[in-house]
Amino acid sequence: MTLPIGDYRVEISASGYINFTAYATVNENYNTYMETFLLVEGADGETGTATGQINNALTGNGVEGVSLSVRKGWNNSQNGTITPNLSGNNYRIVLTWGSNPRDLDSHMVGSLSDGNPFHVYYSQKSSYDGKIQVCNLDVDDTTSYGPETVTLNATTNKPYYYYIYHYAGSGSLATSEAQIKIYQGESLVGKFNVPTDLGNNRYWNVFAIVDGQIIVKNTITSSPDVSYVPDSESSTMMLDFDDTGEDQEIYLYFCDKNLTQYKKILIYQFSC
Ligand SMILES: [Ca+2]
Repeated sequence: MTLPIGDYRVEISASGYINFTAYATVNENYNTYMETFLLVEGADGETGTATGQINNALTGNGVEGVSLSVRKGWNNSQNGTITPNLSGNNYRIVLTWGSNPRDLDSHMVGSLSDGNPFHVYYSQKSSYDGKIQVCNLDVDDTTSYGPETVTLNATTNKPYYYYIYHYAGSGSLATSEAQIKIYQGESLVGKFNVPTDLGNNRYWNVFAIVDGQIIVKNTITSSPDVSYVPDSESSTMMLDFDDTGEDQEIYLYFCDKNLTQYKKILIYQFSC
C-alpha cells in the first residue's frame, strides 16, 4: 500500500490468535518491506517462550555480554546477529534466515577500476582492486540460520549487485524467513525481508549499491538479474520543480533511456 512518509504502528489480529503489534518507517522514494509475522495461537495474556543465540556476523561465533529486548506476546525462536562497527563508506551486508532451506548463498557482482568484473561468493570468497580488498565473503553458512556476511569496499561508482541463491535444502526462498541488513559505517541503512508472494524460483535479486545509493530490486527469478541499474552512457538527467507543499523544491532526476527514474536528488529548497 502507498502511505505518507512517517513512523507507523501496525496492529495485527486474527480470531484465535494473540494480537501482535509491529512498527515500520516509511521513507520518501523507498519501499519498506515488513517481515513475515507468525501469529501464536491463544488469547492475550498467555505466555510464550524466547530462545536463540546472538552471533558475531563476521565470524558466526556466539557473543557474550549482549543485552536483549523481548517483545510481549510473541513466541520467538529467532536467532540474532550483531556486527562490529565499520569505518568510512564500507558496507556490510548480513543475511540471516530460518531452518529451511538449510543453505542460502550470498553473491556480490561488480566492476573493478580497470573495468573487469568480479564475482564474490562461496567458491570465490574475496576480490581485490589492485591492493584494495573490494569485496569479501566473511562467513559462508551452510547449516541454516546464518549469519552469512559480505563486506564491500566500493572502489568505483559503478553498480555492485547483491543477490541470494537458494543453493540447497527443502522449502523455498519464500518460506526461508530470510532477512538482509545493510550497514554503512555505524548505521543500519537498509533492511529487507524476502518476498513471500513472488513464486518459487531460486534467485532473490535484492539491491544494488551505486555511487553511494541503494537501488532496490527485490524480485525472485530463475537467473540472477545483474543489469537493472542503467549505465551512465544510456542514462540522462532532468530537473523538476515541485511547488505542491509549503516549500518549493528543485530536484535533479537521473533516468534511464526510457526515462524511468532511478535516483532523485534535492538541489534547492526555498519558501515563498
Ligand atoms: Ca551459504
